[in-house]
Amino acid sequence: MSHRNQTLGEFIIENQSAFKYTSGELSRLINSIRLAAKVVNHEVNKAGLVDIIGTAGDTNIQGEDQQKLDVYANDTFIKTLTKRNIVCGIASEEEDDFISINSQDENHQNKYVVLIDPLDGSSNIDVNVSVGTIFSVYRRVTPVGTPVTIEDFLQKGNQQVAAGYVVYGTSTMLVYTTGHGVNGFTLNPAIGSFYLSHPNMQFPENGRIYSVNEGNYIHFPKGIKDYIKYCQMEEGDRPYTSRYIGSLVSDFHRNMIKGGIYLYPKSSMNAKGKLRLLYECNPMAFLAEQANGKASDGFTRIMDIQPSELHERVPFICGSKNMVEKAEEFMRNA
Ligand code: AHM
Ligand code: MG
Repeated sequence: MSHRNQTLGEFIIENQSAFKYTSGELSRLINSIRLAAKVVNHEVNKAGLVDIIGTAGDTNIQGEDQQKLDVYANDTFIKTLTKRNIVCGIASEEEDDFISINSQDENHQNKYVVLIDPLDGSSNIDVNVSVGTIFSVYRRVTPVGTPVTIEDFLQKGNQQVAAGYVVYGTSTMLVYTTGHGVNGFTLNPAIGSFYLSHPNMQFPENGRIYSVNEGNYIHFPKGIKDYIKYCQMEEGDRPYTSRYIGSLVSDFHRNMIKGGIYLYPKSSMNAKGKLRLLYECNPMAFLAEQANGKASDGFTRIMDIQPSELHERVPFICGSKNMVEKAEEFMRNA
């Protein structure tokens, strides 16, 4: 039973038995992400001090090289998951290829692979706007004890065993699902612990917020243009409110709490949209569905799309169920 004031550590232990395969491996994995998130949070919080403590490429007072924050976040998550011997493979939005862990060691029995966008929305860091980490976990499909292959990563989103995000915002939160609903934990920075602050998060079925980069309007497909016009029309509870941070994690988080829809459609500039199926869309889709929301490419459920490459992009429409269904209706009828 979850209750408020519970720490993330306690919650993980208490809910471990709800997993199908209870070896504790998935719990250790979530714990590692929790740890890396705290380390990255500490660094992200100092971003405004960049003129004082140095920029990327400089050497800091301890003689350490300063890294760009997205590189730092990437290294931190990869090191934490690798050194603690938790997973058999990692793929990151920041890396060209996947990383196989302990592929030489036949006794290496780890079952899970992680896909991660270590610092999404990083162009927002310089202006003190929230950024996030997104992660997605699958059971490998190739035999344990052998090196992972691309097949282990190119799985449909409906095979995910866990997914979540960290939002480094006005407060830092870790929100995740293991397929039993979505729970949100807020970091108490004084103590360094995440506390269960948002149990059983749910998208309201209807919402009044639409989030899309309207600067690209002219390049959008007709169905999306029609849906945007529908959002702006005066009728019933419309016009809706437009809110676009340009940081997927933050836009998603707000829409889940308040009710809303996020759209990153394809356009005449990006034939498949901008967002990555494996690192961004699938984990957000899993969270959305676990929170009674919906995620689609306009026609197809995101989690039913068969990926064909690691860095594949896909149009993304995600949020309150009735809003996503309305947008799909406009796409079908365009
Ligand atoms: P990134 O992975 O390069 O950070 O890009 C992803 C981000 C999302 O967080 C955000 O929703 C989107 O890009 C914003 O894109 P745009 O500036 O084109 O509206
Ligand atoms: Mg990204």
